[in-house]
Amino acid sequence: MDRFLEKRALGSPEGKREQEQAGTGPAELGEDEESTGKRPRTERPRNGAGLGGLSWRRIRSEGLDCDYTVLFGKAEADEIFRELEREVEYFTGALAKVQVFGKWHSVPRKQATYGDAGLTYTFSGLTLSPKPWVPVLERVRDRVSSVTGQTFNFVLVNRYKDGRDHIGEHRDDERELAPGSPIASVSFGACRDFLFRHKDALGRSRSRRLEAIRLPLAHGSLLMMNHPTNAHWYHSLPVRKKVLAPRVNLTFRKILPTRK
Ligand SMILES: O=C(O)CCC(=O)C(=O)O
Repeated sequence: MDRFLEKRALGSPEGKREQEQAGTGPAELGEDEESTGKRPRTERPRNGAGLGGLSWRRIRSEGLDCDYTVLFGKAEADEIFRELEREVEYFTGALAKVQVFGKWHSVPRKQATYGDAGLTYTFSGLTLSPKPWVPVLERVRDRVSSVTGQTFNFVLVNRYKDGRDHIGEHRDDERELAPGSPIASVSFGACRDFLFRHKDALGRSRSRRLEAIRLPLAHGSLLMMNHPTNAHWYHSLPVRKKVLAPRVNLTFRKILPTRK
């Protein structure tokens, strides 16, 4: 699962993947262009309410299947955000750096992993265990499970101190992910644009013109990225220099148990 943290970038040569992490590569997609990407085609449930009594937006395109809702009201989202800021321990030292063509750069955000006992994943060539769950992460995980019926055993936490922190284009296609499982992305703090781009519409050798999809992810929101979205679409959180406030994003995943 090193790719949870060393995402494969466009065109996918290793060097580019590392550039993305360091913010020196294609992460600048849409930088400061609030208009980048089309508003998604959404379908609202007819009665305005769906799973868990929430109002969901269905976001569909070719090979893209996502559902979006505001899961936590403002007061609860504020409380969770404060607790995340107190409780989450982020990687430091070598785990917070990435090597690009032999030169070390800081990852342009902070990261941490939490999960079930006994799981392991690979990061920077090391086999690591996620930290044990803390109550605030269990609370969010359990709420997501209660409204979606999905279970998760791992979470990647990304913290963006302001709009300069970002994540470049990548797919969550790690070998360790349970095949066909969804990824649940829950956001707290500053609202940031999230962009999807179809793999056939990327790079110099792009074969098709497919519009990017831009989704502003609000405080307390949940975005379900369902199969096969990650097989066909790259996603990113581009730089937005006007955003001055921090944001914490939790991506809950189901990863395969470590082979003994
Ligand atoms: O912060 C976000 O919304 C995106 C995080 C992300 O792309 C990931 O965890 O793979």
